[in-house]
Amino acid sequence: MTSDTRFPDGFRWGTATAAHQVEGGNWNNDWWAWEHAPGSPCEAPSGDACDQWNRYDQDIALCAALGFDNYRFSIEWSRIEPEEGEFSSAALDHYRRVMAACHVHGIEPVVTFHHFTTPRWVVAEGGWHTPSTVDRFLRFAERSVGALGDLIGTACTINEPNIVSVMGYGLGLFPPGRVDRAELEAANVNFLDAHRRVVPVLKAGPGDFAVGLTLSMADYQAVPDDDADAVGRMERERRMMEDQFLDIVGDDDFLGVQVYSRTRIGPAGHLGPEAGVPTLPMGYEYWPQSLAACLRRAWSYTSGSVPLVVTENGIGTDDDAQRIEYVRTALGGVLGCIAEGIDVRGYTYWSLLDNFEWAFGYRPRFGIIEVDRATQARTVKPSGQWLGAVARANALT
Ligand code: GCO
Repeated sequence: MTSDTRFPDGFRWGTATAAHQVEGGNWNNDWWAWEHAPGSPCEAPSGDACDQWNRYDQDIALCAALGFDNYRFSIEWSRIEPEEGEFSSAALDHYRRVMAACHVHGIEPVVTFHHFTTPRWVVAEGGWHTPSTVDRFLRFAERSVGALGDLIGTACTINEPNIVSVMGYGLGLFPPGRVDRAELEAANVNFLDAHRRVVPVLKAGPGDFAVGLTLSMADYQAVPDDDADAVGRMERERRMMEDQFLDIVGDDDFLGVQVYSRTRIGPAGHLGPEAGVPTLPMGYEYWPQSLAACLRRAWSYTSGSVPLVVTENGIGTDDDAQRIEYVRTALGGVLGCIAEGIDVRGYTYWSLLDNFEWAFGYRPRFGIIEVDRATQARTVKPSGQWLGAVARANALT
């Protein structure tokens, strides 16, 4: 093995899920309502998901047995605070058991405080385009960290606020299903405010753990790259999607970089997949080299002021060999970034399990573990064995 294939000592290896995508029965949030709304764009309701609410110990044990050292998951606000100001000790105790199971299995719990879902009662009084949602989120975070903080390994504040805003208020594909530029901008302002203000709340503990934002990034390309209109359009979109968030993370412990593909923009707008480039079930291009491109951009944009962690990268595919090739290429890119001096501290594969892929239902399969939808039986895929071996070796074998 050449030294080029080795990751630095202490490089972290994990997999990720989110509460609504795996727990099952999360009927008290805006997504469940959205899945069942008349005319919903959702292909299927989340239903029992992967029943992880009951099967968490098995999933964490599998994550550990494969060779990972951390598991990123989210806590569900609508379970912890099912009505305004009513906090459920039973739900908080459940998450204490989940985190205790992580520690028993030698897995660091990487806990996300908001991953796409918001309680119905919050949305009934506004939602993320309304400033009061920020105060409500801060109160939820304070109560949750008070009950759970001593067990947290790493905390992610808000998962991909840029996606929640653009899908919920720009494209109308996520709840609240609106297409309204002013609300989209208001939601972004509130998410920026929520991240800034929740960091000290989480830092106040109990516990002592790194805190960061997790941002959806894409390899933005202007086509052609010397066309001023294309470049201008691409830069305006990237400012809304990425730069305004990158502007506020410089003092954080890390930035979570989450990347799946590239975005090509011409003078008249989005271009979609390029002829000859394979596409995936979600419609975008197979483009594993996007991860390195985004790590480089995050690093240069923030002037190297914040360490990077890949908190999501992966591929929804029925072809598990294609998954291995995707991750192999993406990880080769990570090694290249590290060789250039970029401080990348870990890689988290999305996802541990085949799970509920939001509006796409259960069709895209991101898991390194297959989940039988009828029996909930888990079966490790070859990609899980392969990536686990990479994690154990801390090297791209
Ligand atoms: C995300 C989403 C995940 C998706 C994944 C695959 O953070 O983008 O958090 O929930 O399932 O990105 O599309």
